[in-house]
Amino acid sequence: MQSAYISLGDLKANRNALAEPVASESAGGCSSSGGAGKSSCGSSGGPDDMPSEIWDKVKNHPCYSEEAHHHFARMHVAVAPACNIQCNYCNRKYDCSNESRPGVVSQKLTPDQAVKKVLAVASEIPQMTVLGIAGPGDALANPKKTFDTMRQLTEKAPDIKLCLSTNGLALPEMVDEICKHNIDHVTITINMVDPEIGAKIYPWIFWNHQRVTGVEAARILHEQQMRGLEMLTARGVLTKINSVLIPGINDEHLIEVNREVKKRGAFLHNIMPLISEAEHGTHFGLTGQRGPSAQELKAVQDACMGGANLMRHCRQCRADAVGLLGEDRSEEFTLDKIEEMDIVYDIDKRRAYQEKVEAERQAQHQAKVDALADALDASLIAGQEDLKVLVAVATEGQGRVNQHFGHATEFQIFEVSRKEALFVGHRRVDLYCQGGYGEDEQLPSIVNAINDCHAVLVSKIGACPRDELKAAGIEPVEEYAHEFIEKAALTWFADYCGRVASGAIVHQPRGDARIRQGAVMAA
Ligand code: CLF
Ligand code: SF4
Repeated sequence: MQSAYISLGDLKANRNALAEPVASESAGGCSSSGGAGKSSCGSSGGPDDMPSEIWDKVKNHPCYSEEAHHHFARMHVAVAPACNIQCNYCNRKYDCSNESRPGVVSQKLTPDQAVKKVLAVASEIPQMTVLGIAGPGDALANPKKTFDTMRQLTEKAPDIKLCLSTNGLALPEMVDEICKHNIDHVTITINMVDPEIGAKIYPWIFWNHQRVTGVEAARILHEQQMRGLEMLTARGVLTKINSVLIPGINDEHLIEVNREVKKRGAFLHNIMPLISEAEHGTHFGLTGQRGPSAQELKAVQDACMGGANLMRHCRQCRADAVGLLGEDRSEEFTLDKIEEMDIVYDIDKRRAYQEKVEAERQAQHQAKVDALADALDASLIAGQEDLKVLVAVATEGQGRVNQHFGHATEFQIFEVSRKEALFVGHRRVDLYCQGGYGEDEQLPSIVNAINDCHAVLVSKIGACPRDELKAAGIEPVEEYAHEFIEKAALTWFADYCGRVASGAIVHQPRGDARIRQGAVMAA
């Protein structure tokens, strides 16, 4: 087993340095207009944490608001096949790894096919509020296809938010066009702010009709990314920065990246784990570069708190993803199926449905606020004011504990303390229940995936996995079936503190967990 590259001591030292908010140099964006230095202003923020015009842009965007991602869906259309750079974690046979898991291939579409698909999905999934272009190459290396799709959608589906993702090389020259098409959300993948580090990630870029390599290539890319980010901030476009955490190459450096993007007005910073397997055929996969463990990823994310606001609920979607983050309904909307569908784009019906979804989101928020008071009391009584534990949750959406253990293909991970139940990530797992019976061979890998958690909250669980989880020191909990997640996690935490206080149990720290490397979710 390889040792961890990250020194937690170093990260803690850097975290202190970040505690002083960096003065914003650019106008616009959340960080510079009321949110600077607030760690709550961002993916876990609410209407009190940010100006109302920013809240309007994020409240139903599942990537920009953690709360929203339990209720609202997004979709991608794969209209952008070309790319203008090479990343060492990408194999061009597959989708862009800056926003997708490696090894996934999407069905490529023309702009006309893409628009038809968006209207079909919008008529079937009224809570789909955002259309993103995230590959399968780079959205801005395919400007005609990207903007033709966006232009048509502005006319035909005016209530859908437009979003795109780019490596940033072509960004400065495209900012006018982005604003012209009312694209309010742009993701830039920024893995470094030091070209020497960049040269270890990017072997070449295609620039001014020729291939540029080495540190010079990384320098050009870095300058374009910074300029593009500053220009978008100045124009009031919300930006999210994706960074791929590559142990031993840019892990501690991402703290510097976080600081630099915050200075330039980035709204969110999404630090994603490198997914690296030889079978993906990438340079990193073939040379044995590993991805981070769950604790290594969390350590870097935690060290960045106090800097640019963090997104931790990213699912590294496919370039043709459809549905809530974490679910994939793309198979329901293949071209041949769309041909047979009766597409009725009814904006009033969509709006009415979304109002109901918004009411549910608000109810979840209120339940969380109420449960916090109980958790606070219990932790004080137990003398555990500083206690923080992780819990895993099985959910099908709507922000509730509403999934059977055996049906989960991912667990959402919450860090619970007397102050909050904070979403800190998710773990993909192989399905335990296969056609009505439990697959015991899967259990060790599921336990590995949530091994850092003290409890797993589910709507139901069978006797066999229940016993195995207990033996591994993870408490299976069914008591909060169909409750809102944060309320359930905080109520369980209050109970846990009570049991520690009474001596019924002794609090024990947990170990590390493994981030699943497979490219595709279980069936
Ligand atoms: Fe798509 Fe990206 Fe827009 Fe979201 S995804 S273009 S910002 S609508 Fe979201 Fe998917 Fe993570 Fe991207 S979960 S990979 S962050
Ligand atoms: Fe691959 Fe995306 Fe990098 Fe292009 S930008 S090389 S498509 S990961």
